[in-house]
Amino acid sequence: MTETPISRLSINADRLMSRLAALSEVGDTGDGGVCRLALTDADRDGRDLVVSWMRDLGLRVDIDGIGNVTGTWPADSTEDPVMTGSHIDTVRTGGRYDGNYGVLAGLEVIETVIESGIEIGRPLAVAFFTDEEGARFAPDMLGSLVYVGGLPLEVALDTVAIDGAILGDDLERIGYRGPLPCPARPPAAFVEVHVEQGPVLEAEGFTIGAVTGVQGILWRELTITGQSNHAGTTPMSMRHDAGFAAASLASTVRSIATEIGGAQVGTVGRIDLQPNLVNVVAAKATMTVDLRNTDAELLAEAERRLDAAIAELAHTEGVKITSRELARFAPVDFDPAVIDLVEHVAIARSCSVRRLPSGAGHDAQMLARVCPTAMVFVPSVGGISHNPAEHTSPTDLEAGANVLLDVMLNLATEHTT
Ligand code: HGY
Ligand code: MN
Ligand code: MN
Repeated sequence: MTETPISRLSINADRLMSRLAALSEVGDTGDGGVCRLALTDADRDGRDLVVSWMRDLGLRVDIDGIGNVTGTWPADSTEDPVMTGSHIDTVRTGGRYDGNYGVLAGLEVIETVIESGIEIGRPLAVAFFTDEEGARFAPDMLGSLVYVGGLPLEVALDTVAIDGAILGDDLERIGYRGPLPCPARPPAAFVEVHVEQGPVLEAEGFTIGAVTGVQGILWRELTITGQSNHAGTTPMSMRHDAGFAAASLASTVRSIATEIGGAQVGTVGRIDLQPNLVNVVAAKATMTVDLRNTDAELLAEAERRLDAAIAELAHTEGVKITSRELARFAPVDFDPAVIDLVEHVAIARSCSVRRLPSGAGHDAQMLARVCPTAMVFVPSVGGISHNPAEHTSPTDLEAGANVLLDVMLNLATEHTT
């Protein structure tokens, strides 16, 4: 690739930080974090705030049938834009940067370009996608999956939340069931900036991550049906204890991850017991298993070991175990030319940069199905995320947004002068 031109522009870091602070007040959990589970009132309020900023900037605001929102500039443009974006829904113990940073850095990039008056070859767009987290309505990246045609809209609208709500009803209720058809016309290119949510960049002293791809993800919901019985009178040999079975499988998930090793991770994030009482052998357990690996073959091996453990435990404990798939995404490789561009821009801006895969799922992994796509990471302090303590320094947030600015300008223009 020839010398990568960089603009003489820089984003307005104070404006970015003040928008991040303002958005963090929506769904503020009082401990530094935010809770804006998808399609709740807090999500609606966050959406309304970001849409108001898009409109104030004169962007064309488009909303599609699954509630994905895109702000495009110039508003009257018809060409395929260079797009950025991420999500503003959060997990229940969300931090203020996961997703939010990518959306607001994108908005900041567009505002900087508008202020500068420079000529660009393609329109620019910033989007936030519905239900990226998948924590309330599985799978994760649901909105961007529909956006790229990976899940039919009608099927997505029928998704049932962990609290029993129907996705289409909630979308209607918060006023974000938009008119634009799904799947969307693909953008010319897509670049997402995101906090790493892991320990690598900070531990190795890098400011920028040129993300090479996203690891494979498998989510299962297991329902274990045993027999409730008296905790005091029931001999151990007579028990069909759903609580024991759930705990045993949670331990097995940990063993699978440590025995396969390398990039393999395994998580049991949710266990609900019924009747969930101190003196009753649990009749029923509902639990989730999250398995991930950058290597598709090893992820398949982890799944095989889980299934073998489920069969064995159903037999030995005398319980019935059914399994429902919540998410299955193969590992994704990003576009080599865009990854190169991220790296070149970072170097041109004197930022230390290294390549790495993403451990977390992202909307970019869905956009990669339809256009040249890559991601920019900035360090997470202590590698912490999905936790109110999630933090990235303002200096690193600014550096990531400036890298995003130049990557987008390079993609939108032959040369940026
Ligand atoms: O699950 C994930 O990796 C993302 O946070 N949705
Ligand atoms: Mn995220
Ligand atoms: Mn997340």
